[in-house]
Amino acid sequence: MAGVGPARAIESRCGARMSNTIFVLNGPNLNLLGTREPELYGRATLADVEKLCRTTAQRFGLTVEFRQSNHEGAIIDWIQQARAEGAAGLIINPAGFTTTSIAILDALYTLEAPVIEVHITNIHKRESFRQHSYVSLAARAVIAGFGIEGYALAISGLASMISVKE
Ligand code: CA2
Repeated sequence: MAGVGPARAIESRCGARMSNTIFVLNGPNLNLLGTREPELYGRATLADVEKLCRTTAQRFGLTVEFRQSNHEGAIIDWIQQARAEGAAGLIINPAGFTTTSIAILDALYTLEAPVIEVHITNIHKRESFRQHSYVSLAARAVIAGFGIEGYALAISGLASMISVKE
């Protein structure tokens, strides 16, 4: 479905109306992006990631709720908010909660909208403890290793999943 304006609801493939908002959630320590370990995570800050997400989403007539927290419960509350508000999709970099949080997984399972998991680094090339993701069980797609560009790829992939064209 082409040309949806930012303030309008959009229709999913099955005809249900949903909001044109996508949630982009970031887990613990990602607030430090660009300030530590640039050799791993690059020099872009989380504010740069937010800007990238907004400009990418705009191309598809989507708006972004961009959030970061170091607290598992806050992330779960936002996932529930995304569900309650009929978000068109949810992109999550669960960071350190990726490998530990059954509670985040359970919250994601309640969403009908597509979930995309993003990692800045290629977690499969790193320590083995980073390579198992609970979140992946609820994700329609996983992007890892593209740096912050992975967020833009996630948004365009999500737009294609929900049939929103540029
Ligand atoms: O590659 C990713 O995006 C990760 O989700 C990042 C997490 C890590 O625990 C995952 O295994 C992979 C770490 C986020 C911490 O972010 C920082 C950024 C800059 C400096 C320090 C931490």
